Amino acid sequence: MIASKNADSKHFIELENHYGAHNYHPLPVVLNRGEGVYVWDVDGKKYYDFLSAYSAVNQGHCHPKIVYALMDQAQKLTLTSRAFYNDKLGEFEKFVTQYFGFEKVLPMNTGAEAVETAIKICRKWAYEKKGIAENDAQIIVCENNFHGRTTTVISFSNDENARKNFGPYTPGFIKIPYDDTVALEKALNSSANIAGFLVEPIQGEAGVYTPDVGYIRKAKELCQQKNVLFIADEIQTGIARTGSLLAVCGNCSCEQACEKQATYTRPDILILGKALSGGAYPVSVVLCDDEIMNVINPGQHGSTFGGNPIAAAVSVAALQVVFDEKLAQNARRLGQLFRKKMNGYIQENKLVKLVRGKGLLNAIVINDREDGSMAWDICLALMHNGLLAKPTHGNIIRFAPPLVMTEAQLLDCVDIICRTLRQFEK
Ligand code: IF1
Repeated sequence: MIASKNADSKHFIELENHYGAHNYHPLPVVLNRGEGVYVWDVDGKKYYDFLSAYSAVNQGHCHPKIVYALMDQAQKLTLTSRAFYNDKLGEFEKFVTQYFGFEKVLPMNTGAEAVETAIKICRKWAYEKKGIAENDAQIIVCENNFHGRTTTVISFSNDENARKNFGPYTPGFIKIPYDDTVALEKALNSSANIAGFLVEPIQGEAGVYTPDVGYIRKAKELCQQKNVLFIADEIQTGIARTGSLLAVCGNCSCEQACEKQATYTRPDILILGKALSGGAYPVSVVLCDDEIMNVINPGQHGSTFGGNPIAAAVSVAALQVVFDEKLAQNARRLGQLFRKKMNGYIQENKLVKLVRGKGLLNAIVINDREDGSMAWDICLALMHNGLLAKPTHGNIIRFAPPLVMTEAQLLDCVDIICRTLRQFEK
C-alpha cells in the first residue's frame, strides 16, 4: 500500500503505534528528508538536527559522496556472504586498518555486534594467550555504561530499564565506578583472571560524562602492567565527534590516528560503528593487531552481512569525507564556541546547571525536576522552534549536531536553544 503523499504526521505516528513495537518514545515529529545539518518533516517544516542519529550522521545527512558510493555499489554487487571473496572487502580492510593504525579488522554491522565481537576476542585471547583457565575470564566495565542492547551487553548494564526481566544474565563482568583509576587498579589486582577493561572514553548515554584528562591514559597504563586488554568503545565518541579522530587521541585534532601524538592512548582493541558509514548503512568494526586478532580462526565468528560490498564501499567514502572536510578540526572549534556560548547563558540565568562535553558531543544539565519531564518539555519547545534534540537520562539534554555544521549555523542554533530555554526560566 503506498502512503498518500500528503498524509500528515498523525497518520505516520498512528501507523507506528499500531504496527510497531513500542520500544521507543520518539518526539512527535515525522521526518521524510535530510540534507547536511537539516531535516524536514512531512509538513515541510525544516529543523536543525542536533542529535545526528546519536552521532551516526557526523558527515551530515545524505552526504553526496557517501550516497554515491552506496548507489554505485548497490547496482553492482550488494552481498556475497563471506563464503566467497569480493573486490571490495580487502580494499576496505586495508583502508580502515591504515586509517586507524591497526594490523587487522573484523567487520560487523551494528555497534552491539562489534562490542560482542570484542568481548569474544578478548575472552579467547585470555584463554589461548594469557593462560587464564577456560570460562574464568573476567572483563571490567564501568557503572552507567552503554555498549548496546544484546543480552550479554545488558548483563553488565546497571540501567534497570535496559536490563530488567531480560535474564538470566551473562556472567564474567566486574563493574567499577567510571573515571576512577583507584577502583580500576583495585579490580585489576582482585584476580589473576582479568582479561580486559571495556570503557567509553566519554560516557554518552549516561549524560556525556567527560572523565578527567588523564583517566584514559592512566587506565591503559594500569591494564598494560597487568597484561589486560584495554578495549575502547568509540562507537559514539569516534570518527571526529569529540574534536579528534578518536576520543582516545586526546588533544590532537588531526584526521589520522597515529603513534606520533603525545596525547594518543592506543587501545588494544578499538570498537567503531555509527558514523563509520555516515549513517547511510549499518557498519561496525573491531580493530586490533595480529597477536590478538589471530585467535580467531575460520568458523569461529562471523555474520551474513559483515563486511559486505556495500558496507565496504560506503565506509571508505564516509571516512574519506572525515579526512577531506577536516571534520575533527571543525568539531573541535565549534564545540569550544558552543560551550563558550552556553556558559555565557548559564552565567546570566538559573535554569541550566552546566554544559559539558568535548568537540560536538555536548550536554546541558537542567536545574530542575530529576524526573526528566522538564528536559522533555524543553525538547518539545526546541522542536517547535526548529531544532531537534533529545534528553538522555533524567534532566540532561544531549546536543550533537552533524560535524559539517558552519559557524553561522551553530550560532543560529545557540540562538534557538537560548531563546527556548528562556521560555522556561522562572
Ligand atoms: C538505542 C543510547 C546513544 C553506543 C555505544 C555501543 C552502542 C551504542 C557507546 C550500540 C549505541 C545508540 C543505541 C540507540 C540509542 C543510542 C544511544 F541512547 F542508546 F545510549 F548513542 F547513547 N556503544 N547507541 O552509544 O550500537 O548496536 O545501536 O549500533 O539503542 O536506543 P548499536
